[in-house]
Amino acid sequence: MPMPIFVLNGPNLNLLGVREPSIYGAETLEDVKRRTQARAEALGHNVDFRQSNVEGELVTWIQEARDKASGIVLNAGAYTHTSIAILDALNAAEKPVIELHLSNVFRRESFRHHSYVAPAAQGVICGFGPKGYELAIEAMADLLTRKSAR
Ligand code: CA2
Repeated sequence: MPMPIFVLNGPNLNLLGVREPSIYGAETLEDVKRRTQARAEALGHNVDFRQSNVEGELVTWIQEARDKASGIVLNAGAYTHTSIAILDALNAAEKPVIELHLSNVFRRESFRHHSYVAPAAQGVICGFGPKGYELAIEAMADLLTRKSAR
């Protein structure tokens, strides 16, 4: 059985579709999960899709990815801009990482312009709303194909 791509979501993303639709859109996290899984299955991958409001739980899941995931797609939410613990965990995981955001963080407040995730990521996708999750799966599938050809 091939290992799943972990798609990890950070704090407040459980509120998607419930609050602030003008920034984050009308789809719920459950809707986003469905479209992510559908894209992954079409490309021959499985996803393990999770959300937590707790920094340490995200760190634990990233540690788990070292043995149980083929790659990590991470929307760390606001922890993107604050968490050295998540950066350390990503570096220790030694897996391909894609940083993901629904909104274009560079059009927003300057405190969102810095990312602790980016130095550990192969690439960053932001500003495409829920479609970004599908784009991240496509990019991860390409990275994993290239890796297995090496
Ligand atoms: O654009 C993104 O995906 C973010 O990671 C979302 C985070 C934000 O702190 C990052 O700078 C960019 C916030 C997630 C909050 O999600 C909500 C969804 C609906 C209503 C309220 C918050």
